[in-house]
Amino acid sequence: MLKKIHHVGIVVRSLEEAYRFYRDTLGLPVHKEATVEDQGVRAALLTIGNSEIELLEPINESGGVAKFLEKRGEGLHHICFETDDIAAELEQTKQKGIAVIDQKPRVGLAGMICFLHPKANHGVLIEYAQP
Ligand code: CMX
Repeated sequence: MLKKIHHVGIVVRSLEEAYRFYRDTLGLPVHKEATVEDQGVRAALLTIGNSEIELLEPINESGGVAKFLEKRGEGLHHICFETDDIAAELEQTKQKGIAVIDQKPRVGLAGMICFLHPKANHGVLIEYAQP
């Protein structure tokens, strides 16, 4: 069962520049930062109460996040729902005929994660995460 919004993903040109607002102005602590090579991003998680903000900076020109930035500019990129059992959640979603990007959960910044396709979700990119 989906429990809550785990994080909201925001695409930015530069993590360092974005920190000036999200970390320094809003005061949200950065609790994790890592490069996810196969996704073409440097990403950071900032704590806000029981939820998180994920900032995504592209590290190459060919990844999905780089394409998003080029087409749409900086802004909201995805919503991530938390679950206790991501394998079951993904399987049930596939059985309901929803198009997914990841056929199996994989390791991501927020734990085990997977993405559903935005075309199947009224234009919103949705991620599941099992921290
Ligand atoms: N929200 C809504 N729509 C989106 C979107 C987003 N974040 N990203 C892309 N789209 C739309 C595009 O506008 C495009 O629509 P049109 O066909 O109408 O033009 C369509 O989806 C295809 O987009 P594209 O630019 O051609 O890009 P790709 O098909 O190469 O990839 C996507 C799109 C969503 C499959 C890819 O970006 C992806 O796999 N994303 C999920 C992975 C990800 O975001 N990883 C970063 C997080 C790192 C982590 O936590 O591990």
